[in-house]
Amino acid sequence: MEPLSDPLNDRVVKNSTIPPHRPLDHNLLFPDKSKIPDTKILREHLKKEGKLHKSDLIQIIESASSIFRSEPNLLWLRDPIIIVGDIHGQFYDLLKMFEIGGSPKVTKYLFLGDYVDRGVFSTEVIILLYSLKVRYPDKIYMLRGNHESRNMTSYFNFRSECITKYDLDAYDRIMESFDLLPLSSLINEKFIALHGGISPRLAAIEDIGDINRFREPPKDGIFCDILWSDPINDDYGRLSSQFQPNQARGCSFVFGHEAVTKFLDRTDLISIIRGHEAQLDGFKMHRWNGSNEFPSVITVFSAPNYCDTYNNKAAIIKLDDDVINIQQFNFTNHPFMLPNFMNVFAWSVPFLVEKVMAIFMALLEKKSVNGKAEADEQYEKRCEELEKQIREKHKAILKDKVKSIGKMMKLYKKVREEHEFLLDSQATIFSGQMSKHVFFEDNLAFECDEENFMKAKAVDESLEKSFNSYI
Ligand SMILES: [Mn+2]
Repeated sequence: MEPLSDPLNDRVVKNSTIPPHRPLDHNLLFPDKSKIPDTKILREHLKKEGKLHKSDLIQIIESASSIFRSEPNLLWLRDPIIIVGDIHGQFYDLLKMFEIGGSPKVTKYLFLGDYVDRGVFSTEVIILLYSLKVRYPDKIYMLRGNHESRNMTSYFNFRSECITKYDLDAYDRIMESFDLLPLSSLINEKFIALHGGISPRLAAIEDIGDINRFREPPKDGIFCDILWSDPINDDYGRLSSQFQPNQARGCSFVFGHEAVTKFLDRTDLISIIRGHEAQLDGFKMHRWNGSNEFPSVITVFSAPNYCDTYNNKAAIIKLDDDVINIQQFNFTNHPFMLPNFMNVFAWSVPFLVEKVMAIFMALLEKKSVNGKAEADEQYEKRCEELEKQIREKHKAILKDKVKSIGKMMKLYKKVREEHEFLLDSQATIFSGQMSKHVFFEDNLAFECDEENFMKAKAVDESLEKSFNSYI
C-alpha cells in the first residue's frame, strides 16, 4: 500500500513527493528478462527517492563493472561529446544536466569523476549513471575522481549514505567498481580529459597505459596526481618551478604554465580539461598563454550551489568539431534530508524524552512537598521517631530520583540541541556536520555571489584533503 500523500501538508520541500513504499519491481526495472535496465522508469523511481531490491542493485553494479573492466586506462574518444565535471551526490542537478545536455541515447557524455560525497544522493547518482552505462555503453563514459575511493568516502558521507540506504556489502561492491574506472581520455587526439591534472611523472601519454589502476588510489605517483593535482591559482600560471607540493590537498602537486606548456608540446595536445575544483561560474578558462590563445587548462564543475552553500553556477562543456561551447545551469530544489541520514524517530525522541522528564520532575517535586505536609499532620504525633526515619529515607529516594531525572533532562536537552544545530547546518559541507553559521558567523548577507563563494571555499578548502592520516 502506498503511503498517504502529505496529510498534514507539512513536507519541508513541497515539490518533492513521498518516497515509494517498496523497491522498484524487478520486472519493471529489467523488462523482458534482460539485464539492460529501463533507465526511464529507474530515473523516475530514483527521483522519488525510491530504492532498488539489493539483488537488482548488485546486478547493475556488476554489469557496469564488467564494461569498466574492459576499458583501457586512457579512453580514445571523438566529438561531438559533452564533458561533465564533479557531481558530488547532487542527483537532482544531474537530472537537470541531462535535460540540458540531451538524452544519452543520442548524445555522448564523458564524466570527469567525483560522483559521490558531499551531497546526500550519491547512491542515486551512481545507480543512474551505471544503468545508463549498461544501456548505452558507447555513449556514457565515466572516469575516476579522487572521491571514488574508500579513503574519501569513509571520511565524507558516501559510506554512511550507502549503509543507510542499502548496506555495507552494497558499499563494498560499489568501491570495488570504483577500482575499475578508467583514469583519463584523449578526445580527438587533441584534448586530454582527467579529474585532477598532470603529474611530474607523466612524460608521455603512453605512461598512463602503464598504470595499474585496479586498486585504491595510492598516496603518490602518477595515479595519485591524475586524480588530485591542481593548476596554480594565478592569472599567468606563474610558479617558481614546474610542480610544487599541493598544500591545500595534502598530497600531489600544483602545476603552472611551464609544466603545462612542456606537457602539451611533447604530447602534441591543445588543452587539459579537468574538474576537481568548484568554480563560481561552473567553469574556468586558464588562459596562461594570453587572452587570445586557446586556454591550456579548462576546469569544469557541474554541481550547482555546491553543498547547498557555494551559490555557484554549474557548467558542462559541449565539444563539437574541436569547438568548445560552455553551457551553464542553476541548482534544482531537492528533497530535505535530516543531517547524517538520521531518521525522524532518532531525531524526535530526545525532544519527547526531555518533555516527559520535565513532567516527571514536576510531579516528583510536588509529591515531595505534599508528602511532607501529610506527614506533618498524620504521623508526627503518633510515632514521631518512625515517621522521621521513613521521611528521611523517602526524601533521600526522592532526592536521588529528582537528581537522576535532572541529569537525564540535561542529557536529552544536549542531544536535542545538537540535533537542532545539525538541522541548522543542512548545508552539508562536511558529512552534514558543519553549520552554515561556521561559514557565516556574523550572519550577514553577502553583497555578491563572489564574496559568498570565496568565503565558503576558504573554509571548505581544508576539508577537501587527502585523509590518508585519518584512515
Ligand atoms: Mn575532486
